[in-house]
Amino acid sequence: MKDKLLSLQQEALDTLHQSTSLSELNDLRIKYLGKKGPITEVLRGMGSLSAEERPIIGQVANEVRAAISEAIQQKQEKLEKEETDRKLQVEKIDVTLPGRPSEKGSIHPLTKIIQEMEDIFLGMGFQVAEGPEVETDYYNFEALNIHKNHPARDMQDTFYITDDLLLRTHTSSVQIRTMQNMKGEVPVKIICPGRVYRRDDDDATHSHMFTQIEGLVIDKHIRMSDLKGTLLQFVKEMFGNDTEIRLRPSFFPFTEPSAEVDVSCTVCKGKGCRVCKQTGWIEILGSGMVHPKVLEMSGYDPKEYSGFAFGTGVERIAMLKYGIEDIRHFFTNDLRFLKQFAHI
Ligand code: 2NM
Repeated sequence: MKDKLLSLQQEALDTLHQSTSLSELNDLRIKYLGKKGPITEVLRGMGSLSAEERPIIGQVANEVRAAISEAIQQKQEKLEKEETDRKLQVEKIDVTLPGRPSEKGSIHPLTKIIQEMEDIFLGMGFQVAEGPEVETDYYNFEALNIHKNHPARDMQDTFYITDDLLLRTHTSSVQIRTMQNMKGEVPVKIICPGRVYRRDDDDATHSHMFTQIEGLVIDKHIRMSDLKGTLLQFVKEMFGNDTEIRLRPSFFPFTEPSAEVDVSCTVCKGKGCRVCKQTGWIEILGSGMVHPKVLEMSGYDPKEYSGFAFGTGVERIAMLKYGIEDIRHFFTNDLRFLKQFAHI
């Protein structure tokens, strides 16, 4: 019995010596030390041994088991270390190499203009108001004195979702919502930036989606000269202190009187060039005194209060300021276009 155990030990150690992988080692462990292995079998058969033999064989069996187990453990550590050394050799990396710089994004030119305009108007005491792009007929048309058979309501010009729901065609709807939320309080002094939608065929100067900023001031004794002074201050901050404005009579259903506002050409300073078509002036804003009906519908008594409003296209201002010749560039997100504004 003892000899058998010792030869088992010898056999196990020999095989162990020749094994070269962790999986072979594992097979070996199961074969010699496992539940169905020869040593377990010897220990299980101890009952049939004599009282003198039992402790001797028991001790030898335990010693053999310990010796094999210890040898396997050592071999395992050796193989694992070899594996680690091999990996360290093969997967060597140079931690002193410079990193790859990650690409930095930049502010979209439209966002930049909105931020600049917000800064200018915040400086004059305005607040920024925002509202939904999906509007009801009431906020987009009715409350702005745009009556039922006005051409702007035509299916041809407006994206309708249902009979009553549509994509807003201007941000004036936000101004109506603000007036109604203010419940007759003054002053109302807001600008409303946001996307608006019109059914247009896209070309170099038209886009079915564009960005507007509209302004509204309501208080006692607000006059046309307040409108003129506010817009002059705005264009001087936006385009330079030497910029002039010119008001021309116009018509909007929601203002009376109404005026188109031109700025002296930002390119030739009024001398006449290709951009201003030799006129020296460029139209950038619509404006006027808020129509009494509009004030009344949104909770302001036109006998007590008056107001001015204006609206402008952000794309048009960005195109003038940065010399962009096609409105579609703003929405195609070509990185070659966008990267040119990384420094602004
Ligand atoms: C424009 C031109 C003129 C305007 C009017 C209003 C409101 F809500 F007070 F009636 N908001 N915006 C307005 C007036 C907008 O954009 C070219």
